[in-house]
Amino acid sequence: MLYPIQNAIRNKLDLSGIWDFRIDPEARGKQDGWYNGLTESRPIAVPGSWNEQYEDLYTYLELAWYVTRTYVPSSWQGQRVFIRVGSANYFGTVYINGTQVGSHEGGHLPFALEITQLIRWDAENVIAISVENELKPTRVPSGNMVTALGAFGTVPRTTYDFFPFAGIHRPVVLYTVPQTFIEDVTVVTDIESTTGRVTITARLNEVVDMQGMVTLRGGTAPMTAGLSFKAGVATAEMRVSDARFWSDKDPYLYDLSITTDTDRYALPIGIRTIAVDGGQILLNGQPVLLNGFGRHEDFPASGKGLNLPLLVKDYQLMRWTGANAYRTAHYPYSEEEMQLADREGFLIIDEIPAVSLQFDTEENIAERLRMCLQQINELVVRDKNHPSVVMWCVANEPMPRNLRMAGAASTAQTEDPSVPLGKAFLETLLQRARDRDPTRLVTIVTLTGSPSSWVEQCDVICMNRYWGWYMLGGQLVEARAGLEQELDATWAQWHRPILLTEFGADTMAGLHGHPNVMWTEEYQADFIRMHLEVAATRSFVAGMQVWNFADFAAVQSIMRVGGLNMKGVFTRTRAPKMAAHVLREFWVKQ
Ligand code: GCB
Repeated sequence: MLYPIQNAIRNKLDLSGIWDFRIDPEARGKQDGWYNGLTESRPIAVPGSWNEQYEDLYTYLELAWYVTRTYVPSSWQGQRVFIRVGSANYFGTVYINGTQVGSHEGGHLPFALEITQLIRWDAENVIAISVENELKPTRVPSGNMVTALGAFGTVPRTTYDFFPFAGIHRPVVLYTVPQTFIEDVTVVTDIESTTGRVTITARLNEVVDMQGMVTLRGGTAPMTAGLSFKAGVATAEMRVSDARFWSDKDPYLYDLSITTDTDRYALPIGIRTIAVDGGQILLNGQPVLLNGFGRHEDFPASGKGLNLPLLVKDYQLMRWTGANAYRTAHYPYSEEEMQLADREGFLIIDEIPAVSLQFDTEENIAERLRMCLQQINELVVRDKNHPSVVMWCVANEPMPRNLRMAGAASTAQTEDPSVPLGKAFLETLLQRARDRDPTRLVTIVTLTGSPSSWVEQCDVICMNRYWGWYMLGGQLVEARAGLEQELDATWAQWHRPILLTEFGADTMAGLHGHPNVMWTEEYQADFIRMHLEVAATRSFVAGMQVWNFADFAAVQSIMRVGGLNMKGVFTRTRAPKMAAHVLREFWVKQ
């Protein structure tokens, strides 16, 4: 699943633009041949969620059709042509010139399908993609659960609070590769004193022997090494003396290019290591704090659609706060986002969409396990060469059955059958991530009251805690004591680095108060200051990630004013609240 590139051999045609669109609530599009073109349609932006482009589509999550038409350059003949969809949330099916080519389940990871034989040369090609995002208990993330949620019931019925935006969220591209092509590249780096060791493994699409070469540029002089493919696989090792190591402070990238008799591929790489030691996370052997945010892909009108100016702006704003890290809560973000993180020097916790996993029926659990494992596999393949990605997170706030959100004193009952079920499930995911990538850290993110045994196999203890909001709201003195006590007890139990991956207070921008009551900007500022002070005196706290970077669209409920989660330190349109300045006080000077 290499990111498609344009070079002297490979080609790429981005189909982003305005497509034809039609919803299909009765699911008759397939039998009526909508893939040949829509007789009735309205315009829609690709990429983009449909929900905020049309008012009547706000809560529509069922089937819908996208159609566009394109010529394919004649110069591409003789090459293999693929269509690649960056993200179709949640289930996408692709048709080319009337033929169904394939489908993909899982809303945040790319898929590619070969369409060489279906191309019409010197004529228009009709490309149709049907997408649906129905909320089902068997899906990851899950929705429409049978559990009675009472006052916490939401519209739509998710198990999480971010809005379940639907549609084609990332570019759809056509790209070519030669008949025998470089199908996968894995780059692993290590450090020995001032030398960087770069191990490159390349795999061809065919089980053949062939000669190739790898070139690394960016050091004092370009370095090359031979790649001798045996049965389609070749490995080379390069030693870069006096290497410039990639870090959040100096995100230096080398250019790696691979050449075979038939193909070429290039990617930027960073030489770095990541490890833990006691209460610290080590980047290139040096302690580093992962300070920043939990975020969302979210903006008015574009929803979860790739929005390039927004990416650039968000990195600028994160830098302005002094942040150097974030978590891709609660699903993989766009590849463009990852590329920017490499370049800008952000340390990323890369998360699959396993939000609020529950351990209910055997059938649901089995289906979710299948999807979680699929998404770990796909995510690691997609993101394994990004130096910015330092940790895989395989679940956010998995929930035991007997969880009570009453306060920290509530711990899940050990006799709850979902506790051992959940432990086995989560450990299977952690193990899969480790097997697929032994070079990075692995974790799950927990919520208050979840069984402590679930984190046993994690490299880093990641905790979402709402001391001063959901617990002891409006009581920052008591909340501070609760937070201190819990952090110290957690350290005493695990002796591993602790990240507070979420802490936050809903705040209405422009609402002020003296005293600093909940929902005012003053309360959020004091709440965040309190948390950062507590962390500053504890060397085992390896980072603080505020929930959230910006206000974001939420499902409607009595918990969310105006359909927004307002825990952002920036508004949804990126105006800073007072709290953003507090972050600068703590983080910029470090
Ligand atoms: C959490 C969830 C996050 C929510 C947040 C909140 O623990 O992980 O998705 O948005 O709480 O604001 O309630």
